[in-house]
Amino acid sequence: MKITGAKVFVGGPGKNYVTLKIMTDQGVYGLGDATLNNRETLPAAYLQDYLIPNLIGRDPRNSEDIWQFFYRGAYFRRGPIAMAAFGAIDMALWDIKAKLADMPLFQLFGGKSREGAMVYAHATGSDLEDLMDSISYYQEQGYKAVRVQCGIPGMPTACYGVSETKGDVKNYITDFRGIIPKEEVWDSALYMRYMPQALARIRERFGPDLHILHDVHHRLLPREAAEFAKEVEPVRLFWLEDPTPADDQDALKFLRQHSTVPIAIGEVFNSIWDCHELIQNELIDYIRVCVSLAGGITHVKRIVDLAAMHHVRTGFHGAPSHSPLCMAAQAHLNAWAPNFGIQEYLVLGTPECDALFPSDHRMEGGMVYVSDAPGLGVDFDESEAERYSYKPGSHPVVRLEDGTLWNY
Ligand code: CS2
Ligand code: MG
Repeated sequence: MKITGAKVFVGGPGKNYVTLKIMTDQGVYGLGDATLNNRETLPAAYLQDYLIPNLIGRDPRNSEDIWQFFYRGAYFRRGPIAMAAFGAIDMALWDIKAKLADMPLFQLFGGKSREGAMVYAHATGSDLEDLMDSISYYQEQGYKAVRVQCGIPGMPTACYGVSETKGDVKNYITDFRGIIPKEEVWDSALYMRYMPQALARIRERFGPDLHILHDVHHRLLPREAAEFAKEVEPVRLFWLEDPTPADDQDALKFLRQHSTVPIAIGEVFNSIWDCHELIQNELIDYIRVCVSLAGGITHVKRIVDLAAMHHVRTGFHGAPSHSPLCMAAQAHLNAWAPNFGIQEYLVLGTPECDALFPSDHRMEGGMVYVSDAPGLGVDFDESEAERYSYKPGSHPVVRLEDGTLWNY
């Protein structure tokens, strides 16, 4: 069996998805996702200029050797662009393999460990009152778990994950359009004074059963993160996410000495080497990598297996920028993983998105039910894709009041 060609599509309804389609001499094709949010043209170029020319003629069933060829053969290894690019190839080859076996992907991993996988939504508000309304909205939709982010009184501009418009409680996604980033100003002291009591008021209002998650989004120093985590312990969070930048994996040791709050880290990681110390030293409770950024299914499955040895559960990243292809691959891993934790679930879910990526994965009552169709269980409509083109965007940039460049 041979790979005969591959195509890359950049664009989509409201997001620049990077979609890869690999064709074979037996007519079976595979789909993969290389979406690197706000840097989408880079994995696309890596695929078109370097990887695809080296794919043609190979046997698509040899996904491990192809992964090793692109990882070791690149000489300069890792990084989000490379790992997103050949992660898409890996995803597509698993799609082909499962279609050849006439099985849904989870069967190749070891079958189902659960019927439904719990998901969480992003409750948001420009102030605490709005946030409470947003939480109620998602509870009415059947969610058992919500991430909660709200505006901080007096914060100059950079509250993470909130809409600037009061009453906009369902979608905080600012328009990342344009390559010049918006600059925002952050004040950690204001956040640390306000957020613990806001979280306590949310717990008091919604009772003990709601799973409450909160994303600090890399904004605190290790000592501040330890102080914050200790103060919010009575809230009994499902997890506290990215409390401090985890480039310094040792920073979490200090936090762990001061608090038992469950910690979730990993959405910015692109390889096992970014997180193996966090996992082996049991410094985190959830690993947040995603299939489209961390080298595809083959590599993420290695991370999941290492995590399972150390009581660390999965909490795959699933932000609005994530393609339905990535979410489908994660739905199969979530159905299989013995150490599944929770899935972030924010695919746009618009009619346009469903038309571009027809799929029978199902989200109902705060749970995702994986498709039983052969392969990934998602298709890609190339005629629909012609409606979209790349639009440059950039994440906001955050500074402290004195101008110091900080973490978005
Ligand atoms: C956030 C992300 O979903 C999350 O947990 O941290 O939405 C993050 O802000 C974006 O993925 C950045 O592109
Ligand atoms: Mg996050």
